[in-house]
Amino acid sequence: MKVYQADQIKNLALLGSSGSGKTTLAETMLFEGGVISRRGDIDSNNTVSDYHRVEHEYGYSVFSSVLFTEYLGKKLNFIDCPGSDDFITGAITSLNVTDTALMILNATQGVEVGTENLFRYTEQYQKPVIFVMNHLDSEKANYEQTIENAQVSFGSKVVVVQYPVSVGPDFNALVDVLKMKMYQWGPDGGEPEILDIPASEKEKADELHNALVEAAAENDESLMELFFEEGTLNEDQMRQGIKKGLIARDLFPVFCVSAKKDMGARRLMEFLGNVVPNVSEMPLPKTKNDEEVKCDPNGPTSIFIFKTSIEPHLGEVSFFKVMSGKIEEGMDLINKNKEAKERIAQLYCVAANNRHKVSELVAGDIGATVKLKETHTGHTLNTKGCDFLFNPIEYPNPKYRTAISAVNDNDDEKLGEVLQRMHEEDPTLVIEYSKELKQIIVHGQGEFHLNTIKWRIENNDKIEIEFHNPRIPYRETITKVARADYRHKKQSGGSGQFGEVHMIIEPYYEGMDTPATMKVEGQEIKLNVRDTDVVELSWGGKLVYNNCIVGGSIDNRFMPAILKGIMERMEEGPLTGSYARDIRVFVYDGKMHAVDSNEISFKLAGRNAFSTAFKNAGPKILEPVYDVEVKVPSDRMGDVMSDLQGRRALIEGMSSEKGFEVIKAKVPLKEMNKYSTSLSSISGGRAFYTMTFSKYDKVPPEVQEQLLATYEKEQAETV
Ligand SMILES: Nc1nc2c(ncn2[C@@H]2O[C@H](COP(=O)(O)OP(=O)(O)OP(=O)(O)O)[C@@H](O)[C@H]2O)c(=O)[nH]1
Ligand SMILES: [Mg+2]
Repeated sequence: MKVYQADQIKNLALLGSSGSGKTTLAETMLFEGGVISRRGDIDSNNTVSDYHRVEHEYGYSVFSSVLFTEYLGKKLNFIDCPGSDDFITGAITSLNVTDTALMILNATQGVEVGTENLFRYTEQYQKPVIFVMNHLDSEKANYEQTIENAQVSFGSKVVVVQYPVSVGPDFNALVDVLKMKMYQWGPDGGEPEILDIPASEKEKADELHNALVEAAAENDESLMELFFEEGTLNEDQMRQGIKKGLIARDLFPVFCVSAKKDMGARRLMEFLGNVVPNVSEMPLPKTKNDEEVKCDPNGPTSIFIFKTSIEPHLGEVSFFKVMSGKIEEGMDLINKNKEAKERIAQLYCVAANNRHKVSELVAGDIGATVKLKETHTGHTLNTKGCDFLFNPIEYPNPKYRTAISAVNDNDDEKLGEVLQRMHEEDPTLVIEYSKELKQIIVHGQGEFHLNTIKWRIENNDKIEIEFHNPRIPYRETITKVARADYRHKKQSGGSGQFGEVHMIIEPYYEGMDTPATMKVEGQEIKLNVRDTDVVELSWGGKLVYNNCIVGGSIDNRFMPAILKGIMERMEEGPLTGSYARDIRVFVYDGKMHAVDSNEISFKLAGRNAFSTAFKNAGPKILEPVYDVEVKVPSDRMGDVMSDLQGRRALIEGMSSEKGFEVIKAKVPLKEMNKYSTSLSSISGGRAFYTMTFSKYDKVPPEVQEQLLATYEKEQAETV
């Protein structure tokens, strides 16, 4: 394969809502570029890009696919991204490494929620956008309506370059107002006949041509002058203006295709090759140290790993972008994140699961290699002496979580390995082994995301698994002072066990005084604090342990054992077995036996005295509460609010921001179960939310009762 230079390479993200035809269009462009010799289709499960079994099962793209095609001396690198919001990893990854987004519009649907969401991402990454209207051959295609939608949603910068002469099953011709030609296809599509614009279309074509000329001129002063002098621009000048408009996001041109019938793909590729900016025409990427890196083929070699996939027979495939210099087969590079050596044994240009060996790739290009040892997604690999380090890609926080377990205990270890591998491929799938909840929790972007994970584990890895509701990390604490004594005494055969502990416990809060006496149950108790142990609990909060023993009623050497007993109960609270927090303990008296007292006895006495005191100290269950921020279009505000109120939310504020209402609320974690699914259905996928941990709060009495009853039942079952 030929070695392409930066100005011959275009890196493109294929974005668009689900079903808009990205994968089909990619297939058609690969076919027309000669990278594949026959065109597969989605319904026959044989496209190059959707080659995973799970994609065939669901009929959707689940993974982003790195693809390339060659056309008229240019190399077009595409990343075909899944349209569903649950697989947003693909779009975010691709916007980080490509220079232009092709936003596919479905002419039967107009602008969809997914289109708007993805467009917002292109705005965030400041990438040029080209709209490609697809499905023009479909019965329900509506070109005018779709254009109108796009101009309402994305503004007057949406400018027509092509329009169909007719839509629906008869669709077979486009008028191109940049070229001022008509493109017409036979029933099999492919190479068009290029014709003069017929008289019947002349007026419309002229009008749209002038609008395009004006839009192109607007982006460059010298073009503007020319336009005023000559009244028009030639084709080259228009290209120049369109390129500038694209880069500045001041012009979003609209192209037309039928991906399925292979109509319009060639002309689109020609434009991509000739007009779309190449990497060196875009703002320079920066390293972690804010150093700009030029896309220079003669610079030091540096590559950025943006994606990893695990392929049968091949193992780990690492996808990279050449940020600087050239990469050659057999090169030794240094992983800057790990300071480890890696050998690039093989180099490929990839069209999903079709790999084409190459000997060299230069700055600006995208490629893949295999069998790197220590390298993961987000790492930078450099030639010796080069210190570039690029920031890893930032992904959105998880929105949906579930607990997962293997049906058969023997599969636990294998399940762990599979989940680890899946996380490697998909950084938005986060695996948490919760010691506290005694569950494996998988966090993802939505219910659909996690359902595809389940399908893959069961069908590809043959492990039967179950999803459960994740347990809630409750906490326990007390609300008033209480006192308890406990004597542990055992006489069996030889030496016995003896330990007696008297203690007072009370709620702890930051900055409280240490009293000299305390009144409990009408009795004044003197507290002579000799020693204080402040235990910072790993699960949050504190335990303050005061030794107030006078006159040697308990020997000092037993004090740590009493604390140990208390800590055992702190780890497994007396109410529901959850962690306890924020308690102050005074051990003020007790008894010893000269022969029978030992550590075990005092540990048990401490533990039981604490347990009894705890139950008398107005114990309360605390639940985690999250700060939730929901962005919702105004027309869905009411529904979203009433749903939140049903979730025990405390609304803290409302404001407006860029066409959205923003609701801020505090909501208990327990009530956020499956929120992403409900919010999506209430808002038709048009609302977004984030949640971050805020604090622990007491649960309402009815919730406490219900939790106590559940725990009691569980305990009874395990006895
Ligand atoms: N009639 C018609 N059908 C099309 C066209 N393009 C795609 N389709 C069909 O639309 C469906 C969805 O196409 P895909 O290519 O999978 O769409 P996608 O955008 O990749 O979808 P996701 O991967 O789920 O985001 C498939 O059944 C295609 O055969 C087109 O131009 N005309
Ligand atoms: Mg797809």
